[in-house]
Amino acid sequence: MSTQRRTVLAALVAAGLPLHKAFAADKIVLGFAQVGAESEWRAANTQSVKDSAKEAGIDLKFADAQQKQENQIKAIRAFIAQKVDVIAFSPVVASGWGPVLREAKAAKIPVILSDRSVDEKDDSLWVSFMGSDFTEEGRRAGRWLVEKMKDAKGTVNIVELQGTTGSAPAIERKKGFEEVISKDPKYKIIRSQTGDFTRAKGKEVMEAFLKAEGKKINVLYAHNDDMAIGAIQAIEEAGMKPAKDITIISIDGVKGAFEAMIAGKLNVSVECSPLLGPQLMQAVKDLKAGKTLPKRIVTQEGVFPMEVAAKEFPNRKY
Ligand code: GZL
Repeated sequence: MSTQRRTVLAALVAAGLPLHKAFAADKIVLGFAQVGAESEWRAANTQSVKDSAKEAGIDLKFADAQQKQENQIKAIRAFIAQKVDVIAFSPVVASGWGPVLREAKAAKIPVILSDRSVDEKDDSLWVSFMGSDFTEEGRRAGRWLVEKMKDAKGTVNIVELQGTTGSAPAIERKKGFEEVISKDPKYKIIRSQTGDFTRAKGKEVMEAFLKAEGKKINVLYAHNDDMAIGAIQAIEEAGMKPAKDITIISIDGVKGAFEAMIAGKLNVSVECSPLLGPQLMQAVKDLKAGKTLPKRIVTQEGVFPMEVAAKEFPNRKY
């Protein structure tokens, strides 16, 4: 325990506060506004934040916005009213955050962006953004496909299940993937639609793609594993073999994706780690200790093709 913390506690007890209340009064309070519970990735991210807060002795105020921006904004305003020490959130979409971020700044409450970024020009509105490089994840997906299809003759027809419309991962994973495949005209994205990062919507949209394009489809590029897993069901119900008749590329690297790869139904998953909790809590503590945080903290990640899935599976933490 730091001398500063000991001094504060002693002063609180001397002022008549019972010791357990003195400890509670001195705890760092973090307000976290989560996107929702739309995917395996999100569930693992929530668990990481909650477990790490407990581990770090940080008082976590947690709000689940059910994938609605207005709910996240409401939660952030409530954190401001509660005068929490730090606010962190994963913006469900990239735009529309200026007003509430300015309110947090006016209240002198530092904000950390976790997982997803915002398209606000004024970057004084947050102290740090920690999470993956989604554009690079899209490039990794594209590079894997180009390597796999390098000897393919004729056109390679791709259907794309996009993430939540307007979200940073959806925008940037699309951009990175297209940056790579656009170098060779044989790659054509013939259908592209949002599956909102969920299994149910991924299946529904893939059913529509199959109805419209059927056996013309050579490749599915899904912005997350949950949509890919939903699409695999649709492909099988259409009497086709996932990962054989249609090459499937997805992103996240969740357990469900490894199970699908081990079953021979998914070709590759590009890792996007949800285990941001420990990094976030360390950043919160550093902030409260008066340290300056790096403006951008990038998560280190890999690419897992089906050939390594069985060997890697026991090492997976989410
Ligand atoms: C990416 C994260 C995305 C995941 C999805 O960091 O924001 O949201 O890829 C999740 O599975 O729903």
